[in-house]
Amino acid sequence: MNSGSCARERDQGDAIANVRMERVLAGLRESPKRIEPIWFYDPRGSALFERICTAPEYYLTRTEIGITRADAPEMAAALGPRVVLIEPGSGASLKTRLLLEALRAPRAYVPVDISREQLLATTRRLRDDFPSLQVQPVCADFTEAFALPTAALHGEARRIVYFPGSTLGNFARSAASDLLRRMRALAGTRGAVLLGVDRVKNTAVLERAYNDAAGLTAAFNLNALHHLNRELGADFDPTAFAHRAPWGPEQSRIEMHLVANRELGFSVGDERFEMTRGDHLLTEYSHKYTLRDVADLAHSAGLAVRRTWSDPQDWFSVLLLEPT
Ligand code: AVJ
Repeated sequence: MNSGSCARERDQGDAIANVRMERVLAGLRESPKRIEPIWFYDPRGSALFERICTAPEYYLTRTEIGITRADAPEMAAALGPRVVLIEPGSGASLKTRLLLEALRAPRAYVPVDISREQLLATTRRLRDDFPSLQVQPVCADFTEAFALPTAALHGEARRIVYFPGSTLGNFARSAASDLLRRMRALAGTRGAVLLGVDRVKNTAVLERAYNDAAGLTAAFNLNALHHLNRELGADFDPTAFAHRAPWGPEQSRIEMHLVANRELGFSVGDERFEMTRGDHLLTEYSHKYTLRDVADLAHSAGLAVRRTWSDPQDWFSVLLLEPT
């Protein structure tokens, strides 16, 4: 497995730790202060996310699984036989299983994930369940450049970048466009991107999905602070922050905030930060799209929408994008 934050070799590890620290400090110097969503995902955060995915309010996963179940045969036909499937941010790879079952003789599956534990567990399970499939995990932060295993690159196999879960929604427009452009490059001229996106819908439905009654999303949001405390030696007091996730109609996104419920200070590295009561840390964007938005975004990255699969309510869509 290559690089990313998963490298354990000491020198390289130190260099990566410095880069991570610098990125966190840069975010905290902004106004509002920003913490990147990757900080949700340590083993506890990944487990919380999996529980969010089955929470009654969080319709996204269930809806996308429904689309994939119903339309995997059509998706598989559109993708063609003997593909290499590459999945940035693979997590538990649940939807991927449905796709893999429908695909005709897939050549290889390349899960890419920042969480080493998650990646190894998923790889093990997939190898057990799909004995004839080559699984070639890459431990990396997919928001940065990463190398594909050579076996996935050589040969004539068509490369499909699978990016479900509306993870694209975590990126602001220009970053989302850059990311799609890199996926297009990974897929190559004959390849394709299979993209899952959450659609614009009733505000109450959207806000409920990010403010579940069991408090799972709140715990997930606050977990970023626990993770920073542990990994970077920060000294956040998580009890001084409250979870908030309002819908922003202008930008068409849910914004996850951690609001200071009193005046407070915290240190990260050698730097000290202050917040007054009511100030917030911005931890995540979750953009919601119209089909028109997705088509424009794809176009800006040199991709065109070839197929669209949606649920009966048009709450979520899976799109096949190919280089223009
Ligand atoms: C994994 C990015 C799709 O934005 O809905 C879930 C993450 N954040 N609840 C999303 C998340 C809060 C999720 N994605």
